[in-house]
Amino acid sequence: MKLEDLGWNAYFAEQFEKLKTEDSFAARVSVVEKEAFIISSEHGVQKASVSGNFRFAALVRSEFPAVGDWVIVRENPVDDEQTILAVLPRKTCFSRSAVTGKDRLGNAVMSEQVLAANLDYVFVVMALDNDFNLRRAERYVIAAKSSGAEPVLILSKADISPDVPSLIAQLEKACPGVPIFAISKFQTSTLEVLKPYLSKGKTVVLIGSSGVGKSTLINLLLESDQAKTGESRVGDGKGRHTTTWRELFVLPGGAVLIDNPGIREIGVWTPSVEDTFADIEALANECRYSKCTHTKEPGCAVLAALKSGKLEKKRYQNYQILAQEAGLIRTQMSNKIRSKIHEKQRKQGNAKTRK
Ligand SMILES: Nc1nc2c(ncn2[C@@H]2O[C@H](COP(=O)(O)OP(=O)(O)OP(=O)(O)O)[C@@H](O)[C@H]2O)c(=O)[nH]1
Ligand SMILES: [Mg+2]
Ligand SMILES: [Zn+2]
Repeated sequence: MKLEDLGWNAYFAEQFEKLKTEDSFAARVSVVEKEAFIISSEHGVQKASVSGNFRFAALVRSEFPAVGDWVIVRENPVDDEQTILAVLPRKTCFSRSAVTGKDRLGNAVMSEQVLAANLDYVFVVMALDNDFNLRRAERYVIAAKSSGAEPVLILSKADISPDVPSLIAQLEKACPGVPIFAISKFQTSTLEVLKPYLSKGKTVVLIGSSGVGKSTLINLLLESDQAKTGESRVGDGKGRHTTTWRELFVLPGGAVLIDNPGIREIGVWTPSVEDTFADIEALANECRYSKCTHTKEPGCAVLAALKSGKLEKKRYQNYQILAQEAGLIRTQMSNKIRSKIHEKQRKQGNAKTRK
């Protein structure tokens, strides 16, 4: 497979020129399962793992290859497992915060989990059944925006909803400026609107709850049943986690799609709260105090809007949660990186003294 068919472009070629070694080649990570990787390149589809040096140098988990990453691989014609030497700098990166342990006081320690890298668009898929949830849409859109890629809201299962236009109108209000499309697997003409996002060289990740039809959409776009899909349980509209790992697919038209297992919640990682809550941010400019927390201060324009009904209470609450989460995560991240660096320095110091 040619690298261009996997989304390779001048940006990655330039990074590769800077970092490549002799006898190395570029590949794109198509599957990640714990520490085992599957890569695609001009040499075909191969298994791979990271080199010992890579493992030693990595300060945090998020530096490890993720689906969609471009990596430098050591040429190894004999072994059937290839060695990843480096990850090329990511153009964009979709992350969430995940609980990865506890600190000495028993508080949860969050760290960044990279769901997919080098994306152009994030398709946020919400089904028009019990899955429809404005607060979750706000959260997903914020996470998508902070990835550097553009979010697109996709309302699936339009066939089972009696009132699509009113749901779209609600969503437009919650996530201003984000394109919204309603689709149905029973009416493939509804997928035409997605074509502008799926041109050659573009990479798209699909996220959303389990059972919303992410893999179904991928198969329809692939025009073949490559991704496994599952039956929804009758009644509760919930899926069963049919997709269990992230995987990259190449469309006949040249775009690259990344399927994801369903996620119940997404902790936002360094989110861009301001964009999605531009209405609240605009109000905040009118607050008496510049460091207003919009919780109890006199002269707070946000609280005034809440009282007058201009601002919806649930939207305000979600804003508070997301803004707080953002602040919390930032401090935990810096603490965690700091302690990792200390640990590395200590180990390196020990290694030197042993020699
Ligand atoms: N009515 C209706 N059902 C759909 C539509 N799209 C998908 N489904 C059904 O929803 C169920 C789940 O679809 P999947 O594609 O496996 O969902 P998923 O989002 O990939 O789920 P996970 O892999 O668990 O995250 C299947 O039974 C699909 O047939 C649609 O447009 N309308
Ligand atoms: Mg799936
Ligand atoms: Zn205020």
